[in-house]
Amino acid sequence: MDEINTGITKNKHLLGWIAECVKLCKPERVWWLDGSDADKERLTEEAYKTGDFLPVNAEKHPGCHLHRSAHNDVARTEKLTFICTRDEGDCGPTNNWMAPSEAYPKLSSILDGSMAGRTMYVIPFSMGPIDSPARKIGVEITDSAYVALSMMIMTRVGIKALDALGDSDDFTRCLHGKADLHESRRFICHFPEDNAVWSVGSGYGGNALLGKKCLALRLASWQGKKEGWLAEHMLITAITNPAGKTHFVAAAFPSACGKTNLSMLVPPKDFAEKGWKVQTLGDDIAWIRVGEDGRFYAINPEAGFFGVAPGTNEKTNPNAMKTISKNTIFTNVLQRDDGSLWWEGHSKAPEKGIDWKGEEWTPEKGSPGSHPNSRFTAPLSQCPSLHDDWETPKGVPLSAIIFGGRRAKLAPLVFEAFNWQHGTFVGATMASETTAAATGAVGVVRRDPMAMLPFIGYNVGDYFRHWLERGAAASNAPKIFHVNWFKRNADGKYLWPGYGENLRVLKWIIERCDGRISAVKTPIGLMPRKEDLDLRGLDLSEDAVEELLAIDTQEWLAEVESQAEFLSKLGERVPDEIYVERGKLKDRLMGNKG
Ligand code: GTP
Ligand code: SPV
Ligand code: MN
Repeated sequence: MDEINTGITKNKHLLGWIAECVKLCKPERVWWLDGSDADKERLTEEAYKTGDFLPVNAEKHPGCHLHRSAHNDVARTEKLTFICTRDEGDCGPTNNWMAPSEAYPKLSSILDGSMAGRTMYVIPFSMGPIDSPARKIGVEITDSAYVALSMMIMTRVGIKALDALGDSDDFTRCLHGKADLHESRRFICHFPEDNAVWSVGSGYGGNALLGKKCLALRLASWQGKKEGWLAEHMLITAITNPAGKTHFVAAAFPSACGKTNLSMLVPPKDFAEKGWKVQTLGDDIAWIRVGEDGRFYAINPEAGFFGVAPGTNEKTNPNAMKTISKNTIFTNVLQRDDGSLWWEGHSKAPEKGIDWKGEEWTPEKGSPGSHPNSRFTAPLSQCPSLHDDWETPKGVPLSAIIFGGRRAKLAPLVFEAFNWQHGTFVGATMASETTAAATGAVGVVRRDPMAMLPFIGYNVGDYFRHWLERGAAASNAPKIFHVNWFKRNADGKYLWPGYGENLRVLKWIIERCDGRISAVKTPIGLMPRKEDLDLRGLDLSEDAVEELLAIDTQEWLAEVESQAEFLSKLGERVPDEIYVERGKLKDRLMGNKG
């Protein structure tokens, strides 16, 4: 059998596992990724040969490539995602469960011989800076050149990861095969007890780039529970005020609810002139440990962005536009006649083009030109707003954790939790309208605890308990807030301008962290008065501001009932503290003392 870069490791555990996978998948060739530029170039050539990459206008998009995924394979498939623990109780009611004794044979039979005539890429990678004590080493096997090249952007790939591994057995075994891409043979299975992920039948995003949601959230959350840290679906950003003081904050919003955008926020003009600055450290995942000083320290385990294309433009996210101006892989966007790329919300629609399905498209066609979950894959190092400490081994200390979601009604623009326990309850019961980031209905309100519903790798009740314990272990835990950029008026229009203007809300948040501004106690939490928010220069009516900050007691009472219904489905491991907080919220809403 043909081999490329063979001999780059002597690690017996790794060699043994690769041999097993070769025996099962029967590839024609094995290609070990060493992470060098030469290797990347050769792999890119290969991706053009296999059709994984399609050429784009190289003047407008230097170093960029277009990928079109199978039409039935455009988002994470939560229904086909499983946590395979020996005991079903450890998986819990929010995940699909499959016994390992069922999963291994089932997936083996699909993978058997599935790489015949194809190349098996072996990708050693690190999640987290190589020199960080928090980093984890994984090795992904895949038969997709697109996945291999995406991993080279999203993670730290090659010899450096192998060197960090040495001869240790402590690496996540990530086996990915496209097989025939048929949904009836698509399974994304996690084996936390074996530190392994097997994924078959999908070539898309979180289903296939196994370092991301599979390792860095589902398996990492399990490991964090055992080892005393948190793996969260959070952006990390730095906000510096005109006095030069920087606050790091992390924010958990569900998929396609604004993390990438907030992490790259550009301050409104008058804020920028006064000296406000926002810098990016991560846009999707944070690993958080309690430091010796009792603060929470967060690292971003990723090295790239896998961001939503639609809605991204020079106005909404100029930093993203610069980040993706070169060396970027675009997935499922539209291609104009001159070979340049376009998506909904990019600029004026072209008169015609080739849509994400590879078909002729005109605006009259009535269907989107780019898929609503079309994405860009670009290195963090290209982000103009990147913070200098983005790779600092210990991570950055968090002043605040922000939860948020898409809620047309109910949730006000911002509120602050009374304390850690209340904040944990706020996160545990948060809800958001579903988006195109996962297959299924879009726009349906669902509970999404800590924006982690599809990513908690173990029993959700134990996860809430872990949150309570981590907060208790930190003498200086961050303050917890909740935001909603997506409240709508009676006409269905967004009340809040969002994007850069969100800094106005962040300003209140960090002033709260500094103890420099007061808040009003309401039944749901601490809130700014109208005049506490810096809305100068913003074209927003008094009515809109009032609506944004309004709390409708009847709606909230209905919410509390719906929270109870949700919690009742989560089983016995939900900590009493969560029910206590729900009871207190109800009492406060009913006008009792809370
Ligand atoms: P994942 O990568 O799926 O985890 O998504 P994300 O949370 O990073 O979301 P992202 O920042 O990519 O935003 C998703 C969509 O929401 C894009 O179409 C954005 O343009 C839009 N969006 C982001 N921030 C705002 C905002 O403040 N207001 C409004 N109205 N839309 C926003
Ligand atoms: C998400 O869905 O939250 C994403 C994209 O960030 S994916 O990598 O597909 O999970
Ligand atoms: Mn995400």
